[in-house]
Amino acid sequence: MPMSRRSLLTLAAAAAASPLASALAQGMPPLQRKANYRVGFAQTESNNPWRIAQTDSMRSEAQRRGDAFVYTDAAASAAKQVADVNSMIAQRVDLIFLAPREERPLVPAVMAAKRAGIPVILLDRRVDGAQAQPGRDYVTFIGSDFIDQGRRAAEWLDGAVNGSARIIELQGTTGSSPANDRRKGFADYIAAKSGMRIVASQSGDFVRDRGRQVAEALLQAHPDATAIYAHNDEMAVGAIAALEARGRRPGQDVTVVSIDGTRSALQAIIDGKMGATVESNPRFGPKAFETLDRYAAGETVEHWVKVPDRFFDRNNAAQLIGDAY
Ligand code: GZL
Repeated sequence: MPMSRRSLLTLAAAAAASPLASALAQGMPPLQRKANYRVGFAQTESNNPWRIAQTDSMRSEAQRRGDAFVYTDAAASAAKQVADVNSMIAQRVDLIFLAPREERPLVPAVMAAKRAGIPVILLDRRVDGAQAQPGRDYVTFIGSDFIDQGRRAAEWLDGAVNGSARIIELQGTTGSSPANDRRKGFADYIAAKSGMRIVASQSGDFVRDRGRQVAEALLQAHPDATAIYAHNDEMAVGAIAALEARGRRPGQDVTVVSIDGTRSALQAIIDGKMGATVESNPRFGPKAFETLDRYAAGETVEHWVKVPDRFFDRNNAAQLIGDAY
């Protein structure tokens, strides 16, 4: 018996209201639900334990599910990362996970995937929100709240130094969302603290040895510095080496605070050389693929799938170092 006109209209209205329909209406590429997928993961580089932990988590989850995993490493080059995404588009993967090295240079890669009808999920870092939007140009951003990480680092430091410090800041990769936001979160907090002042700030590109070199130069220029705020643990560990090379005592006459939660950082906390580090959890695998499944099922995925971050200091570093990367 043919459906009544009323039933057809009701069905059409329901379909039009479906999350998938709204995504398509935004021009978002669909993802057909399948038993297994062929996904791309365009990584920024592999020059620090955080990056390696993130890649391991993604690869392990793909293997656990039986999904094909197309991996590229941009070797710290935004331009190469754009080329890597374009190669994944040419290979017609089902979906691309992208950790955009820098906010603006990676926008063209996101838009190229959209034009090619391949959905993108951003992991860990964002692209420039003025040029590309979640729900319209890519599915969603899965990652930490970097502004809050900066705020938490500043809040801990404030208490540790009783509100008085001359701070050297080691910034992350120039133009990356973690560097931009961690700087903002920290600066906004200390703006209200008259005794807390950043005396020098420079990028160490999230790399240990670069962080050491920059710390050496800034300590030379600012021997009166009493605290170091590093945007990641690798640079903080480099700064600790720089302090010791100058005969300074990290954890005693200079307070060090950082972000990530690597094994080296937790060991430095146990050794009394680092005061605290705010976690930036790199283990994206399960959440990334769960989000893929939600999108394929036609669910409305929130524009920011927030990753919760713990806090490590002398009260819990020894207890938690066993699970650190
Ligand atoms: C943060 C991530 C940063 C880490 C660094 O989510 O983008 O990049 O903090 C890593 O260690 O290089």
